[in-house]
Parts: sequence; structure tokens; C-alpha cells
Amino acid sequence: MSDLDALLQAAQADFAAAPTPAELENAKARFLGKSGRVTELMKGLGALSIEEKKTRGAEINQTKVAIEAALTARRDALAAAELEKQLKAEALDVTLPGRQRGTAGLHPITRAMERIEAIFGSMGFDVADGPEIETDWYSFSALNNPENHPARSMQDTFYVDMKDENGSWLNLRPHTSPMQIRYAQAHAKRYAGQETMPEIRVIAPGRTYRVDSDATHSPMFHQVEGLWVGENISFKDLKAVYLNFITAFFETDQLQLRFRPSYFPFTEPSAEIDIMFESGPLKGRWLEVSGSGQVHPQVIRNMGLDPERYIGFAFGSGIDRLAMLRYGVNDLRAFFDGDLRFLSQFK
Ligand code: 2NL
Repeated sequence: MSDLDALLQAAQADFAAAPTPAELENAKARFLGKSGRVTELMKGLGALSIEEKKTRGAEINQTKVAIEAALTARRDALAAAELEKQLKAEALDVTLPGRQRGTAGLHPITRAMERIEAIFGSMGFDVADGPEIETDWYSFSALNNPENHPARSMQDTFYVDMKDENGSWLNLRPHTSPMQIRYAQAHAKRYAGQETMPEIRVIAPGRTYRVDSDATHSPMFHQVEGLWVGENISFKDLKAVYLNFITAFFETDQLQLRFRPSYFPFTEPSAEIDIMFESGPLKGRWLEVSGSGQVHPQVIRNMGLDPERYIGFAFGSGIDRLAMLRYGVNDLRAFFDGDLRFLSQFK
């Protein structure tokens, strides 16, 4: 075999052995580069006679062309292999099922709240919503809480590091009553000076806050308060409204309702409302579901109304507890843990 045939074979072998384009370029330099073996052969031509130069030069050139062809072939092969690899890696299996879009559901407390709003809406109650950071006056004073009442203490109420224009610390509302006071004030102002005023019929559902945390108390909880103020509203209206609400909420007439005397600074007289199911898993147990009472004359006055003319009832119920009873949940904290295994059961 001639030295040139050997050189071509060596180049072909080196190119074939190069696993990557970069290594192929290194192999190319060894044969075709500035000090590569082909270039070295060309340099050696100078020592030959003119005749020999012609034939030897032509042979070297032929070999060079063949080496270049081998290089190009190997470059193409490597590029094709790379493309093949990429296509394989990015291959789509068009027979796979498409991605399912899961159906979301509302939080059980939101569901309970929406049902409560719909039920009271059907009885002509408006829905009021307002600030969760409240002033001392709206959370306590307007509701006839004495200045030194324990509810005002930091053991019971969360305070915010900010004061109102009277220099009193702001609080996270411990009940939704402030919203009802705001609503009643706006209502009274709107009809001030007119001969008659439409009745106030409103519920205030929403987040409330108290310093308390165990299986049945969360520092953030939900309350719905109701207020009906007019010239001739009595406990019989409260009983009718609450009974209608509770039977609609639990979707059963198989329950009894009772009032138990109680005390709140903002109502006089005051009563707890208990219910007892006559069937179902909770059958036969009296369950406390609400506080209630006739709105205290001082609170009527704080709404901007004349207590000699206006009278009404109010109640306050824990939404979380109603939802627990309705959905059979025994730990309040499940509502707020954010565990989808629990939450996705409500759809
Ligand atoms: C409870 C007690 C109650 C009220 C809330 C109320 C609101 C206004 C005026 C008078 Cl604007 N009263 N709300 C009345 C009685 C009881 O809730 O412990 N609920 C869970």
C-alpha cells in the first residue's frame, strides 16, 4: 500500500473514531491543519525535481480531496445522529390522553356563607360587608360595652399597632356587629328628617377575630349577625325569622328551637338560641347555635335612631359551627388547614 493510501485510511479511521463534532475538528487539524500531515507532505515537494513534483503533487492533492470528502461525510453523519437523538428526546406521544383540567370547588365556609345570604335574602335581608380592622367605638362603645369590659382586654381581642383619631388602638373586629352599626347609621342618616323610615333588615357575615385557639375555637372565625329594626319588631319576629333560617339551612323541618335567657351588653332582654334535631345523627341533643336579643336602647341611639320610636332584634351565630353541624365535621381546624383531601370533598 502506498504511503498516501495509508494516510487516507488513517484519516478515515480517525474521523470514524471521533464521537463528537469537536473531536472531529481536532482530527481534521491533525491531517489538514497548518502543521497537519497533508500540509507536511506538500512542504516536502520542494526537494523534488519538476517532473516528480507534478506527479507527486497531483497524488497528494487527490489524497487531500479524498480526506476532505471523508471529513464531510463524517460531519454529516454526526449531525444526523445528533438530530436523531434530539428528535427521540423530544418525541411526543400523540396517543397519550390530554391533561385533565380538575374542577375546583368553593370552600365549605364560603358555601355556607352563600347559602346563609340566599336564605336571608329570601326574607328581605340586605347583606352588609365592611372593614375587618375596626375602631374601639364601633367594636365596643357603640355596642354598649362598658369602658372596662373584659372583652376589650388584650387577652380577648387582637389589637393593631395603629390608633384612630380619638387615640384609641384599632382592633381586629371581634364580631360583625360594627358593620351593622355602620349600616344602621347610614340608613338613619339617609332617611333623617323624613316622616317614615323603611325598616332596617340586614345581615353581616364575615371574618372575625378573637384570642382563642383549640379544637372548637380558631383565632380567625366567621360570624353572621342579623338585625331587624322597625317600629314594631318583637321576639316573635326573631323566632319566625330564625326558625325559617335554621330549617332552610339544615334542609329539615324535623327540629325544635328554644330560647334560653342570657346576657349581652348590646341586647336587653337577651337569649341563647338552641336547636334540637328530631332525626338524623345529631338527634335529641340541644345545640347552642346563636346569641340573640332585643337591641339595647343605647345601641339604637348609637345607630342614630330614637329608642322611643324604634325597636328591634339582633342575633349572632358562628358560621363555622353551623357548617360543622351541616357537613358533619368534628374539628374546626380542618376548615383552615388547607388540606385538599378534606377540602376537595366539598364540590
Ligand atoms: C354571640 C352573641 C349576639 C348580637 C350578637 C347585635 C348587633 C347589634 C346590636 C345588638 Cl348591631 N346586637 N348582635 C346580639 C345578640 C347576640 O351574638 O355570642 N354569638 C355567637
